[in-house]
Amino acid sequence: MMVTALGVALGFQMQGRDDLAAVIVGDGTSGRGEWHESLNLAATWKLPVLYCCINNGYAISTAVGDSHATEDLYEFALAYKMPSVLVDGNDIVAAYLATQEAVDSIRAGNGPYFIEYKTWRWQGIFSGEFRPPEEVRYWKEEREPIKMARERILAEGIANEATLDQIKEEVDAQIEAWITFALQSPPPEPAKATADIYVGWEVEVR
Ligand SMILES: Cc1ncc(C[n+]2csc(CCOP(=O)(O)OP(=O)(O)O)c2C)c(N)n1
Ligand SMILES: [Mg+2]
Repeated sequence: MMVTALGVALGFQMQGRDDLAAVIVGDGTSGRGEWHESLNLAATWKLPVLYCCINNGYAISTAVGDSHATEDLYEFALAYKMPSVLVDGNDIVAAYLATQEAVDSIRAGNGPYFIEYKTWRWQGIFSGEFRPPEEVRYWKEEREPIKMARERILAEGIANEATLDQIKEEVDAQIEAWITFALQSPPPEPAKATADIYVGWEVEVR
């Protein structure tokens, strides 16, 4: 994705469009070569790429600090000479505002922008994964994004409890409906596996 985004962004740039390619990656890719190659070329060619790095502290069981010389991955992007910021990924408003600023900067033709959203992964990728109990408690009880947003909305008088409860009920019902739809739908046909992947020409099978 880090490399594919370059091609998409180059296309936008060549066509003179103000679109941008947003690439969303975890922290687990940031030690890989193509991660750095992508940042380097995007910065050199001033490509319209928004790098959204969701740093949730772990790649499977490997803590960020055990596999990188820093836990703040936005520092890497600074070296490639692009604007790069660290935001609290669990603060919905902070994340929104930082993203808006980045999008505006890219659309203004200033080249790529990197945002590190610091957060924490609730579920392990496999069940035997170990994370310190106090760390689990802290993130689940004190840093839960929906809870934090709810408290802020109530404190600032934007909506009351009843309205928020009603919104939650509506969203829960919508999610249930989507799950039911997915489970009741037939599996896709193998012949359609390449549909919407290649544009405009047939792929020759060699
Ligand atoms: C190229 C490649 N190497 C290894 C894997 C195995 N793998 C699957 S998920 C994962 C960790 C991803 O961690 P991160 O990017 O932090 O994402 P998170 O699940 O924390 O959001 C790895 C190594 C893979 N899918 N692809
Ligand atoms: Mg991760």
